[in-house]
Amino acid sequence: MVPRTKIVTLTQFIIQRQSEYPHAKGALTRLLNDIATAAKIVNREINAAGLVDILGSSGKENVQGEAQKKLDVFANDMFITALKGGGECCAIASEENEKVISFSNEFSELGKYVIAMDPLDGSSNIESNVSIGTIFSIYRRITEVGGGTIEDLLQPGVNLVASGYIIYGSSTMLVYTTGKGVNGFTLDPSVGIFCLSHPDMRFPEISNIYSINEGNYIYFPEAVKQYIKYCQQDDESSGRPYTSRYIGSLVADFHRNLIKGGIFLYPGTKKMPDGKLRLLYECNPIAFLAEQAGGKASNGFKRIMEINPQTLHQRAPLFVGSRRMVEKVESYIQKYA
Ligand code: P6P
Repeated sequence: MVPRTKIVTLTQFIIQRQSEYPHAKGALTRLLNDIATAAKIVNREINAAGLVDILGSSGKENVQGEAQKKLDVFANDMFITALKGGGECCAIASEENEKVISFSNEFSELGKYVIAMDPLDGSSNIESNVSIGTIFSIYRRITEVGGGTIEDLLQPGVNLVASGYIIYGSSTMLVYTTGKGVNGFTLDPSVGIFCLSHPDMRFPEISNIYSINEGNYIYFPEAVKQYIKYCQQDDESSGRPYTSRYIGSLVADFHRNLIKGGIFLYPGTKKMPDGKLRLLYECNPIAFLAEQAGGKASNGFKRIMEINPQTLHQRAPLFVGSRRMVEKVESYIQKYA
């Protein structure tokens, strides 16, 4: 933890690091600040959600056919507005929108970057006051003129320039990477500033938390069932039985594992062979952070970040967290393949 006497704000930190990205000429700095600004507004609404009419369903479904919450719509609108107005981003892919949102106004079409985001992940937990999050990922555009297109968004994770999340929990944190480590910033609500609180975040070497929705056990592949049994065996020398923790918010489950060590698993099942989580705006940004924090992210057979996306909302099985734990579950999956 950083003592309060040595506060480094997110803006100061990004600018200090900008020297490492001379090509960015400040655009990435401004883009990250646009995201932080939208996050503060979303945070305010989430914190007041119980007091104003913003809880509950919007009455619509999102492109995934999932009931859309009012806060989902609010968060989506807020991030799109902030990014459209910022002029650094020429297109967005969002969980809440079936197609790419292309910014073809003269201000934004010169933007060098595109963003894939889940504006409010875990929103089914809103009513129960459980931590939820925003997940974002930033690519350089591929097309050269006009508003961004799906070609700019369907890029593998290895092309990511930056990724991160905001976790709206007991405190609100913004955690991000630009490929030179992972750093965490805690929002000081009294002044509305994100302050560096968790420099150079890395998975602990020792880890003994596994995170999976065991309610789906009967649908899991045999390899995953066997891995769960491995986690539950009594073997003190390897810290087993492991502790089971599952929040049901990807950002919250991942963040806990990043702090305490652990593995998060959302495997493919008989019902959903590619799992539930979306490659572009959930798996890839989380995978980039995991790798930058010394961990690993796999679909059981290959690096998540090396999967070439074919469609905007495609799903991928996700095994992410402490390197050795991910390698262990991969060994089970490959043995049973
Ligand atoms: P299940 C939230 O809806 C989400 O997309 C992720 O945040 C979370 O990890 C997962 O779904 C939870 O899914 O099937 O366990 O409720």
